[in-house]
Amino acid sequence: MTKKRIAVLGAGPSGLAQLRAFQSAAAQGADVPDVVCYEKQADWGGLWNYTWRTGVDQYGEPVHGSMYRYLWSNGPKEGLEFADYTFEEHFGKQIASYPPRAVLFDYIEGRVEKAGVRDWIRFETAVKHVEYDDAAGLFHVTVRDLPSGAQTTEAFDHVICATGHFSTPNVPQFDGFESFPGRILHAHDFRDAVEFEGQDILIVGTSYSAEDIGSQCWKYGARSITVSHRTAAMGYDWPDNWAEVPLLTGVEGRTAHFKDGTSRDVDAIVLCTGYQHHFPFMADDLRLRTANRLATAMLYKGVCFVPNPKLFYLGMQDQWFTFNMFDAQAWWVRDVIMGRIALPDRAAMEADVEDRVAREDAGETDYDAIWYQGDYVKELIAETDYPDFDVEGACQAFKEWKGHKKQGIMTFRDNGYRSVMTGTMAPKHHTPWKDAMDDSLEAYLRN
Ligand code: FAD
Ligand code: NA7
Repeated sequence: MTKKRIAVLGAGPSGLAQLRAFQSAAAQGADVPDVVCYEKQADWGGLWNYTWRTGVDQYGEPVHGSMYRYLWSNGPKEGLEFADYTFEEHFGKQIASYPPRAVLFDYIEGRVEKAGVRDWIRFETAVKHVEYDDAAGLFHVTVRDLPSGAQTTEAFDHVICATGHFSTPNVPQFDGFESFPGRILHAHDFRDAVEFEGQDILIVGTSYSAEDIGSQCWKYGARSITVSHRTAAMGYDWPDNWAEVPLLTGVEGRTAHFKDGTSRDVDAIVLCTGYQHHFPFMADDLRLRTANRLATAMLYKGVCFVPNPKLFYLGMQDQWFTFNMFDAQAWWVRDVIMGRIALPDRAAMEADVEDRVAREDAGETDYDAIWYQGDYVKELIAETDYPDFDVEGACQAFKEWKGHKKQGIMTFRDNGYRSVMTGTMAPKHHTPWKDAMDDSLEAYLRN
């Protein structure tokens, strides 16, 4: 019998989790399918692979990166630690709880280097079209080798889409933008807070990007930060030069007007208005259509595409848990593909999706949402051989994190938490976050 062929689209944390899942089965002697991973960037790591570029890259492809300089983890690392590759194994010691991007990139890379899966990936290869051939029971995946421009199509038994969903910006329009004299940009194109030193910045949106980009600008010397909300203010105890105002109604010159009739002069506007799930390469009948929420539409067990269950999507949920949730998903998908887990009929899969939506909707607080996603991680792990870990402990770390943010939005990153994998307490970082201007790996590890 010929081996199944699997296409993994994207080599970010989710796609790499999938490669590691198959490699770990192979290491235990299983006969695993042939896996080909297509990655349009020149390196792995997804969003954690920093790029200075914005707009399109050297090949005319939309730039994937949404991360910026000086980005530190916005949640404790104890919530995302891999169960099969701890921070202590990677760094040879326990490290502080809110690593900068370069440190997390190094950690992600360490696991897959150890697994030896780099040659499963075709870098600088963009997925252009995926369609399903009913008669053959196969997917046809068309890709472009970016340096040469050569386009080829290959057939696969399964496709696992792990191309992320924080790269195609949601960009609203407000009156007067066309004549605003300063910079207007979306968070996706934000790269360096130093650019805004001495400026009055307006941010639209109130979620992670708004909070963190505002905080970066504050840390690196913006004169004032004004955050405009559509639904509700974030409500933290902000520094004196930080204000929260109702929704922007429009700008006249450099004066921004808000719904309550107030106005302010600003130098630049950063739209932290979220992202779209965007899969332009998917044939219509294979395209995931969902809001950014914990219970994604169309996905049985949060990963298996109900209209065609040979197709899987990883990491498409809004995220409290990240790396270890992607692992839980990847191990589960691997086991479906390898015939270790059976899928139910379509009606049961649809009922599963509805049930997940209803249970998410029944939650009222952020704590409900954290435990909802924790339960999801537990549910998947229980069905595979992914190393069991203290998910409850990770939920508690998220709860403490939220408490620390309430206590001090500019000091929460100075706290440490206990690893749920090794039981070790994170050391306190050597420098408070607000004073730590050097975000390099070398500086962070100098503990
Ligand atoms: P991505 O990291 O987006 O990777 C997808 C990969 O697919 C990329 O490598 C991309 O190049 C590739 N790809 C896309 N389209 C194609 C194509 N057509 N052909 C071939 N390849 C393609 N999470 C945390 O845990 N902690 C944080 O502090 C944190 N901070 C964040 C800050 C920002 C600004 C953003 C945007 C996200 C942050 N996240 C954070 C969440 C982040 O989504 C996850 O950590 C993680 O990167 C998601 O992994 P992924 O593999 O699903 O997607
Ligand atoms: P999110 O979490 O999807 O949040 C989007 C925010 O944008 C949210 O506050 C929305 O307000 C706001 N929004 C969306 N559309 C509009 C319009 N038209 N007008 C005003 N406000 C709007 O995206 P983020 O970028 O913050 O976070 C994504 C990831 O990046 C996350 O995982 C982080 O780790 C980093 P609402 O509350 O809906 O009124």
